[in-house]
Amino acid sequence: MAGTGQPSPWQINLQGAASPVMESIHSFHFFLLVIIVAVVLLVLALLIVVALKFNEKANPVPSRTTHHTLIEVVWTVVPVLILVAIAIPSFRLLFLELDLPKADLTVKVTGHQWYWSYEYPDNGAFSFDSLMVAEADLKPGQPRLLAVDNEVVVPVNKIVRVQVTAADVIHSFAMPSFGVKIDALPGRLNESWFQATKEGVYYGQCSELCGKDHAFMPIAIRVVSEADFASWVEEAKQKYASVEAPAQVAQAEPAAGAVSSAR
Ligand SMILES: [Cu+2]
Repeated sequence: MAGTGQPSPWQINLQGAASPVMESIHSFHFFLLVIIVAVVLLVLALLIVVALKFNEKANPVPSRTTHHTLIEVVWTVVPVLILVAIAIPSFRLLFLELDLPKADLTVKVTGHQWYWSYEYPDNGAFSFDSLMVAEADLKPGQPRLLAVDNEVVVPVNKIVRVQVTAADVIHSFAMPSFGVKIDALPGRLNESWFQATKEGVYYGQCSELCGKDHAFMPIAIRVVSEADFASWVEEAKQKYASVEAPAQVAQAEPAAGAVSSAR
């Protein structure tokens, strides 16, 4: 019913899971679905009974009962128990998402109007921008509105800490198959994590309305083996070397006699 890594036509479920967090989100989602269906069926059954048994023809002389202690206790206690049954796995899932395990590597994500930039502080501190591939430039197999020029590459089965911020307005870093969605706020560093369990390319999108090109700043994460990741890091260090070096402002010698007010 749903693909993994990107949306599929006629999809009716969440995207497939490729991380432990997303697997837990799937099972919580299914658990809630079971409860909702049971509640809806019970209410529907009660409505049908009332409509058939207590309509004017079937029951011409209505009862004058206004209180029934047992029923009142039951209809208070049962919903409370249902909510407690939902709250326990819900809080467990929240802790799983927000309590960061010890990370194997960190990727720092910065949202811009309208693209993402990524930094690898643990792997040589290179950084790069990632922009959407225009429709005319798509290569075969690249999904429209989701493919990017420079993909994020991470090793499979490693715990990746994602630090998220923004340079201008609020964006949101979202990767459905990993169960990650976290706001990118200017001046604030948010943290999340994922552990990709299957190799492949996974797509996400900015999920906070951030301006006119909000729909055109996708996220693409390529999950590869550890060896492939190591060789990509070496390549990336070369490729993004020019970006890595901070811009040097030319320091001209002040002309003789000139008073320098700049510090
Ligand atoms: Cu955005």
